[in-house]
Amino acid sequence: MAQKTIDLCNKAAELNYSDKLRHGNIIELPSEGRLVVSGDLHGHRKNFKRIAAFADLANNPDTYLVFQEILHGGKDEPHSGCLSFLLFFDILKLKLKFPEQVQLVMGNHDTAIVTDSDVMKGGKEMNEAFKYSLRQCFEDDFEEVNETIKEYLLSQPLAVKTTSGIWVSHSIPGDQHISDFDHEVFDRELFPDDLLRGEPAYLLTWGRRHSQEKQDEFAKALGIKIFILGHQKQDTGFSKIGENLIILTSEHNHGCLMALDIARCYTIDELIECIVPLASVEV
Ligand SMILES: [Mn+2]
Repeated sequence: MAQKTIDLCNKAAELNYSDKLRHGNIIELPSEGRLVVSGDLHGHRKNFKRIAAFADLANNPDTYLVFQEILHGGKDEPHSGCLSFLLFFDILKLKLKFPEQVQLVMGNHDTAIVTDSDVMKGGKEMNEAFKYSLRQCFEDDFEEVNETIKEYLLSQPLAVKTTSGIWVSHSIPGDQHISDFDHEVFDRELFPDDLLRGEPAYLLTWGRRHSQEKQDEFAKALGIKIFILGHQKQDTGFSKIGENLIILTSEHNHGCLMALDIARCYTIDELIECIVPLASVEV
């Protein structure tokens, strides 16, 4: 099992680096097709099945499906462990099958795994829980599998954007880090140090509670119109924040996805209409 998992992560990382849609660390989608965006999954297998069924990639070759924050969390956590890597491996298998159609953007929990840092979720420190279960599963091969997962996570793009001005990333920097954010991180090779606290990939994935003024400033700097993010928990599945930001979540029974026509220009209220409750998707 270990070698298969190592090969899976390595192949998926190679696909990330060689993706022809990738420019620097941003996936620039073609000007036509359908974009399906998932919020944080955190090991929620049932919602993954609903998202995959909704996207139906095999029958919709022009559909692009974005995942984020798959790792940490989930129901099956014996002995204080965390088995979310099992879902993560299944999503990587889907990526191998549909390399350009399936995109995983970097989340803050990914940065915690790469930098081996503490990260709390629901009162539980997830990095140790994750390593505990990974060690239980892979025993003597734990170190090698863990390193390969980290290499994969580092290979991920930071964002996906459309020509119509929609930007999908896990979060955006907090208000105090917007003006001096190092935009070069989108264009150059990423290193593990970029994911450390205070560094650009960290700031991009950990930011919370944004003001309209700073959302506007960051949108202008990126040349985009509307942000679609995950990261911040939403009990109802989504929130509209100000005039140009939507947060989605897919990690509980009220989770949602968003499905939109890449060629069309949307207002934020029209995008809200594109949100689909996952409970409504038949699997
Ligand atoms: Mn997050």
